[in-house]
Amino acid sequence: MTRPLTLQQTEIRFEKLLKEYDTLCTKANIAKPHINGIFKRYVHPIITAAHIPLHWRYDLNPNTNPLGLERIGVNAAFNAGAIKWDNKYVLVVRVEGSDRKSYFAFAESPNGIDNFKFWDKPLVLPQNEIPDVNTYDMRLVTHEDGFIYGIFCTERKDPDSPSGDTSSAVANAGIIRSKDLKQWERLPDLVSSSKQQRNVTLHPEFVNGKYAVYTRPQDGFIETGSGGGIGLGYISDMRNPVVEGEIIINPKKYHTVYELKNGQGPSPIKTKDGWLHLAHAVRNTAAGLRYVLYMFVTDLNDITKVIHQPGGYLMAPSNDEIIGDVGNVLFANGWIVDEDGKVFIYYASSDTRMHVATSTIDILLDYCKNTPEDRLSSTASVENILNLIESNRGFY
Ligand code: M1P
Repeated sequence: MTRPLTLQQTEIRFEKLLKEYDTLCTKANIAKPHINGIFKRYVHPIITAAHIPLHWRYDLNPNTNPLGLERIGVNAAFNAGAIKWDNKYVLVVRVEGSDRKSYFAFAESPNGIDNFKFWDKPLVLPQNEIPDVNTYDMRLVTHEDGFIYGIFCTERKDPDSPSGDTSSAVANAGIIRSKDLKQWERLPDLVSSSKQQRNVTLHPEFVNGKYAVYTRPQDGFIETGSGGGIGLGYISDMRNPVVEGEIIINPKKYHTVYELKNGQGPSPIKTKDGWLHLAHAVRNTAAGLRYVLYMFVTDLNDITKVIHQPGGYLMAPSNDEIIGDVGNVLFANGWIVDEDGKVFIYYASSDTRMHVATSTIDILLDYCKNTPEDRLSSTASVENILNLIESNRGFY
């Protein structure tokens, strides 16, 4: 029979846990050797379930928790939105409890690559008339109207599901806005002609006096069906967010990395050569869905027009990233660009943990403009290689 811990032993256990927690959260991150020159990965994940503060998980009072047990478990910390605020790199992390509920928690770092520290409490999300059941994947965007918008997925049980079906859900975009990241106003959920929406975010500028919104219409919770790709529509008033004129600007396509579905990542970044987009692409395999990250560029004067789209993926799950709650997944809904053009791509692996990769605007534009596009056949891919070999004559 195990003997209960003495109060002193419990205190010692908590001290040890707090020390280990501090060591984890202050560990320096190091860039991995540059392989393809396009981006750098880092040795350590930046946020994991273990980074969630101990006082959110443990009753730290030895009198009420003499055995020193965890009371509220955390399953994962992933899919974070991002913003540079007050000279800090701020993430709004999707934290998933062991009860499967996801909620949002802000964490900040002085350098964007390590030392992320959670704010005191998770975000208390203001509710609308129909409360959310599950909320996740917030995009943060500073709009030229002066507000910071947080657009996230709100999920509720499908009211039309037959009795006995305890799984079917409806996903839609929930919207909050703030001027200081602390006080948030909840706006009505997105109104669109699609049954479901996920991966919604705002374009940072007005387009012809309207808000432009990236969407991902879908027929079902998992399958996009006739939804077909990344959409773009317009909203006149965010207090009545009805999407008008929605069209697909970046469709899913047979035999590409985005054959099954795709979704806009964070809001695009304005550059001299166009709007830089980061998105996720999904295809099916015998081992299940595979999520990778890809990029494209849209025209500065016509944001419906894709002007560059490199073939294939920018980043795919690699080594430890492949394993997790939902394996073989990379997903990104946050990035930050510094004034000197350095880009911090915040991505999650396998619905489990957060990582950072760094690059620059110049490198990402060069990648988008000069990587051959996917010409949709093996023969065309070989032609791309032959062209490169030909132009390399005299250089190898
Ligand atoms: O499990 C992988 C991802 O699946 C969904 O993304 P999408 O509908 O774009 O394919 C989301 O639930 C996302 O959170 C999750 O990471």
